[in-house]
Amino acid sequence: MRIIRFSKENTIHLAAYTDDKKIYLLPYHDFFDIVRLADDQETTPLQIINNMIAELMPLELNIEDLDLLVPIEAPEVWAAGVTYLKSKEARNYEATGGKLDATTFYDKVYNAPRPEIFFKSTSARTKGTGQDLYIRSDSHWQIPEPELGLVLNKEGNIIGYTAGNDMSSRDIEGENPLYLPQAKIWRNSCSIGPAIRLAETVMDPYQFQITCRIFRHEKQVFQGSASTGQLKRKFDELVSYLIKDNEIFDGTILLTGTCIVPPNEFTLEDGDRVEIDISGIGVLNNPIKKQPKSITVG
Ligand code: DO4
Ligand code: MG
Repeated sequence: MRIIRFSKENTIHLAAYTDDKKIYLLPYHDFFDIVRLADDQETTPLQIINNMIAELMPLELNIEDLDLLVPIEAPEVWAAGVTYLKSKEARNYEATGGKLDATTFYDKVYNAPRPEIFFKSTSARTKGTGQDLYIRSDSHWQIPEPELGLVLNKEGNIIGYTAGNDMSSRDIEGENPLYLPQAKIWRNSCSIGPAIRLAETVMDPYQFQITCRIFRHEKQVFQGSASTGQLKRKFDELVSYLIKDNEIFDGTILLTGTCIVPPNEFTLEDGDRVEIDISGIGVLNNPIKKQPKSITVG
């Protein structure tokens, strides 16, 4: 069972999307209305949704016909870093001016008890499937980071899973690790979606298959795949550090790190298109654009 949001005739709808591809309108605006209702009734979101849709007819529409939005207006998006070997190797490469097999402080964080957790995005910077993501105007080496996102409630429980793109600037991060916020956060630098898969419908979250495809002039120029089974840490471990002495809010997203990195010579260009496909969740599809001229300063 998945949750989607879409816009039709200037109205935003929340809907359930079943594994047999049926779409049912839900009489709520926000997925967390259902999560809180389930808490109040001491039941689960899946049971609430199943009870609701048992009384309803599905829409006579396919998901491809819908103008999908972010599945949740996440108040904050946080991200974990260097949680996969592939990311550690890529970070070492960019931090050493292009040395293969280099060892740096990224090895330390990969092996330390405390993971790297950083602030990634706010709801205004976080886009949904089909919406443009921007590349920075002051970077020459930029990539998408395809990541599994945990959808959390304010207690830090994992309520669902989504796909996320932690857009990153490799030259800015490689120049100096203190530049990390600038390497990670800018206008339209994050996307999530296309759906939230209810956690209670996932047998094993270490078996998600993640595939990233990049298209240039609609010709595929990169494809890479990996599995959450390759994650160095456990999801609960990452969440426990995020909520340590910290307040989070219903609908917070925690991206869990990238396991796919395009070749070192690759950089995103205006006009590219990125697809992040996660089994059981769907395809998060974003055109890549340069910053609109009217709002670029300097
Ligand atoms: O250390 C920088 C961030 C790494 C990251 O975003 C990732 O591993 O996904
Ligand atoms: Mg990342």
